[in-house]
Parts: sequence; structure tokens; C-alpha cells
Amino acid sequence: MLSTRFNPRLFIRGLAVVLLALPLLLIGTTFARPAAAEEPVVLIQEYAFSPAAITVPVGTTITWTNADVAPHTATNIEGIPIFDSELIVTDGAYRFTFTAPGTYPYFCNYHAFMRGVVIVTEG
Ligand SMILES: [Cu+2]
Repeated sequence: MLSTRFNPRLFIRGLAVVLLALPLLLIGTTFARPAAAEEPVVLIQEYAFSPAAITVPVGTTITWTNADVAPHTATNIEGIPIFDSELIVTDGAYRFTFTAPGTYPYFCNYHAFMRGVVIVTEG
């Protein structure tokens, strides 16, 4: 027969699971939020920027993430302010905040065929 009696051992075990899971849940939401909404990501993969062209409102921070084995840079060719990531190693990232509207073509300093453009609008 099934016992519906309160089992303190099971209760403590359940409580421990909840207490252990709670910080993981909080960490998960903290890291997931900025990338999704406010900060667009340009992925560097297979010697290309993806997306190659990105349009953002002024004040936006873009993150370049390198998923290649080779290191790369995101270095602008025209436009002010100047940005230059210098070497972004594998799994490394570079963030830059665009404070002035304009068109910012950029390339990889080591692989000049790798091209991208950031278009910053008035917002
Ligand atoms: Cu490169």
C-alpha cells in the first residue's frame, strides 16, 4: 500500500535539488539576456564574417566572436571612430560600441579578403 505519510528524508533531498538548481538558473538567465536583445553578434567562421553586413542604431555594441581555428581581426577601413580588435584568438571576442552614425567597412588585417560592413543609423 502507498504511504502518504510525510517523509523528511525525501523532503530534504527535494529541497537540496531545488537549492542546487536555483543558482544555475540565475546564471543561465544572466548570460543569455544581453546577447539576445541588445548586443548583436558577428560570428567569424570559415574565414568570413557572419552576417557580413549588419545595420544597428547608434549606441549599439557589437560583439565579434571567433569560432575559427585561425586568429582574426575586425579592423575598419573607413569611418570614425576607428576600431581595431587586434588579434581575436579562437573562442575569443571583441566588443565595440558605435557612437556615431555612418558606414564602417572593415576587414581582417591578416586575411584581407575577409570583408564586412557595419551600418550605424541615427536610431
Ligand atoms: Cu583573418
